[in-house]
Parts: sequence; structure tokens; C-alpha cells
Amino acid sequence: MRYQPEPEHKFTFGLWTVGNPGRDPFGEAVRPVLSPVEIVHLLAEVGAYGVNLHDNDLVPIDATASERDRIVRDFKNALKETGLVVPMATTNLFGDPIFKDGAFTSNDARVRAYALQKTMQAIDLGVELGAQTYVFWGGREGTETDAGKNPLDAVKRMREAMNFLCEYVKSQQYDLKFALEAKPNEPRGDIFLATTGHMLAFIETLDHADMVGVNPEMAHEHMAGLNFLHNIAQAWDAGKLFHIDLNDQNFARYDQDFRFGSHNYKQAFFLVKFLEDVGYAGSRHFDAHAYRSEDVDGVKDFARGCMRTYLILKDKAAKYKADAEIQALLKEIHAEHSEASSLLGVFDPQKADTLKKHPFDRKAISEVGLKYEKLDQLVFDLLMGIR
Ligand code: GLT
Ligand code: MN
Ligand code: MN
Repeated sequence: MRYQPEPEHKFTFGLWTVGNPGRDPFGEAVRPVLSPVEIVHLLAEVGAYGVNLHDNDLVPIDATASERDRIVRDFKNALKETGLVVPMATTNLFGDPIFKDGAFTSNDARVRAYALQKTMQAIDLGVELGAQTYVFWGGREGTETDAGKNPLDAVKRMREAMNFLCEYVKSQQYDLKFALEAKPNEPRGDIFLATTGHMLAFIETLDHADMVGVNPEMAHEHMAGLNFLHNIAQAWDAGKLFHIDLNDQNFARYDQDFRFGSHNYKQAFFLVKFLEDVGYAGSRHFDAHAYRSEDVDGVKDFARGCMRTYLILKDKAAKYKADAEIQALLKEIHAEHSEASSLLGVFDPQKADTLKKHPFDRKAISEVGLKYEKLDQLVFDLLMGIR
């Protein structure tokens, strides 16, 4: 069957995504709460490859040691029965009231220490389940008023925590990489390290920068009004695209976490095309949830839709490459001007000297139209299925 998800596509969902019962700040749950084992079976039914989790999506925060062991055993059995894997794990450092003013950036040393303790335990759990990527989303690491927290301390505390946890992973000899996820706001008024670009700069200040990359989320960059593809390209260029959260939403909204491709077809297309073109080999993780209008069947429609959309766009990317008219236009647009390209590249004094004297016909160069209108319309036609 066409557009059928296969393990090689590495489609994953969080327990918190398909398990989202539809509660929001204005209303109660509209769907039953599914157990982790039920969610694993649901994901297997729709054809996902893997399931990701926060520590407390699986093990309640107050569980005893024996409850933890039973829950983990049942979960592992469900994984075995279905063949699903756990490629990524993370810590819930936002739900419990202790984190009301942050975790790693809290002003309270007891909270910061507890956040480290909780994360080390959650790392142990993730590794036990097979995770090789560990995500950090600091939902509460921010402020409503800058009167209370010093943003400089926040960056330093965040660095201290990351350095501590990298050392922990090394001391345990775990095969685990960290992926930092940015978000500009919500649930805090403002969240520190607000975008993927901030994260990339921060990572370079860490003791073990090689272990740490990013987990950009499409909706989060759109909340900040940014071009997700451009951020992904920069992360890829830096060798830091360790994970990706695919979803969708309109610009300048709250975190809508819609089905992948539900809103911005073109952005989703160019993103998929990029991931496939560069050979991104990590998980395609859908960090989204079904509309609040849906029941459990609707949740399955949602999950199937995320994967189907990805595969349709992947197919469209192949069509784009095979389209003679599009390719001819691209060839024209990207034509090499060898008389100028020999003046570019690595500096040498001779080249600089020649370049300084080189005559440029500014008028002739700028008179030529670039045909992006034509190309963009061809892309639209392709996406709409009439090419
Ligand atoms: C939360 C958040 C997501 C993060 C998850 C990982 S939890 O749902 O909105 O963007 O990726 O902590
Ligand atoms: Mn989100
Ligand atoms: Mn996310």
C-alpha cells in the first residue's frame, strides 16, 4: 500500500502526544486517559516505529520502587509484543509544583539539586529502555517578571546542570546524546534560550559540546515567527540536528501542536525535502496531539495523518527532483558564473588584488529576473497534485 509507514521511516510519538486526553486551560479532558501499555498498542496499530517518554509519563512521580519495577516490566513486555522501540527519553521538569519557578535555573538550590536527581534517575530509566537520545525541554526555565530572576545566573546555572549531567552520562558509560529543545514562551511568560539559534550558541560553551545537540520543534520556531527550515539547516550545518519535533501551527499563536502538515503545506514540504536530501537519519518524532474534538479513533486518524503526510511530502520531494521543467528552471537559476566564482573562496593576496580591480556590470546583472514566481507556482501546482 502507498504511504504506509515502515520502521525504516523512524516515525515516533511521545506517550504524552497520542495519550493527550485533550485537557486545556479552559476545559477538562475529553478523552479517556490511556495507560502506557495501551498507548504502545495504539501506536503499533497505526504503524509507528517508536515511542518516547518523560519519566512520569510512565512512572508516576510518587511511585514506590516496587511499583516502578512492575510498571517498567509491563511496558517492556508491551514493547516486546509490538516490536516498538524507545529511541528518546526525557524528564518532566515542569509538571510538579516544585518546578513553578524553574528546575535547573531555579533560584532555590534545593530545587536545582532535586532537578539533577530527578534527571539522573530519568536518564537511568531511558537508558534501561534503550534510548540513545535524551531531550531537555525547559518549559519552566523562565520568568514572568525579570525582577525575580537574573538571566545571567540562569544561563550559568543551565550550563552547570548540563556539564554535571554530561559527566554523569560519561561516568555511567551510557551511549547517550543530549538534544536541547527551545521554546520562546508558554508556560512561562518568557523562556530562557528561546530559539534553536540560542541553543546552538549555548552548546558551544559546554564542557562536552560534542555530546549535545538540538531538538528543534516546528511549532516552537513558528511561535517566534521564525523560518523553521532555516534553523534546521543551521543546526544540520553545525552537526547538531540530533532529533526533531514535527508538528504544525499558525504563526504567532500559543503552542498549538497540530498534526504535522495540517497548516503550512509549503513549509512542511520544504522541511521534508531538506531532511531527505541531506540524509537525516534520526527519528521523525511527531510532538503533536489530536484536535480536542476527537475521540480515540480520531487520535488514530491524527497519528496516521502525521505519518501519511510526511510520506506524501517525501514522494512530492522525489517528484520535484524528477520534474524536468522545475529542474531546468533550477539549473538556470543556479547557473555558475565561472568568471566570478574564480574570484571567490579562500583568501589570497593575489586574488584580492584581482578582485579589487574586476569590473562588474551592475546594471546587466540586476536586470535579469530570477523566475522565482514561476518556480514557486510550479511548486504549488506540484503540491496540489496537478503536475
Ligand atoms: C511538552 C512540550 C514539548 C516537549 C516535550 C518534551 S513535553 O509537551 O510542549 O514541546 O518536546 O519535554
Ligand atoms: Mn509544542
Ligand atoms: Mn516538543
